[in-house]
Amino acid sequence: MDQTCMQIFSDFHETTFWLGSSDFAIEGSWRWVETGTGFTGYTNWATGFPDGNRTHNCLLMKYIGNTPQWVDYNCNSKSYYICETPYVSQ
Ligand SMILES: [Ca+2]
Repeated sequence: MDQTCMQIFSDFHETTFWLGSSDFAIEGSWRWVETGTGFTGYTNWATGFPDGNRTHNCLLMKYIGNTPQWVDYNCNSKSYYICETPYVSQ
């Protein structure tokens, strides 16, 4: 994650952010909600995650110490979210 993103997250003073992925349809089969595709290559799971819990079906980025990592979490929990958008140069 680049330094600009890290600074923005820090400025929010929040430690959790939803990312757009779920294993709701098939436990353990994580898919990006927008495209339906699975993870290809990069993942950032925290140690012990995903935990295989059938009530933890949404992907949350959570600061563990100073490091943002992925955990699976209950989809009904409230948190900020992160959306991807194309880069527009100025
Ligand atoms: Ca799950």
